[in-house]
Amino acid sequence: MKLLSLLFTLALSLSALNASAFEQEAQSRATTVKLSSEKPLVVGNNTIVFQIFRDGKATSGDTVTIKSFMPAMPGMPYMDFKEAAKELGDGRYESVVNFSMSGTWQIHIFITSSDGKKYRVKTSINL
Ligand SMILES: [Cu+2]
Repeated sequence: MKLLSLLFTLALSLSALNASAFEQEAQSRATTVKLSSEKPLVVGNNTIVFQIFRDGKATSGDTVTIKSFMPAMPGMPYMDFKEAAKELGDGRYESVVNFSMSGTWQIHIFITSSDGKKYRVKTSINL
């Protein structure tokens, strides 16, 4: 019986490991964006899902572009990366985000709704 409960605990913790390795939430007025990645974020390319809610409802038909950038620092020029996201459904939009070095990256999420309204949500990621 002890072994069975041990196996059960193990199965539970394994399913917890299946959850996103990275999760973060950003908000601007009535727009909320839930960022997530199955894998831990790394220097290089990352596949990040941006789930977008407007007034609490998952959006559809948005055009989404993700800009990541790092201001210039002594001995290091300004760096940025911009990529369109592809819609997956249920308000989820997936994009590759490239971080060319470790440090703090500013993230701007540019959203245009199907009726042409523009929204921008900002956050930052520490790598
Ligand atoms: Cu830098």
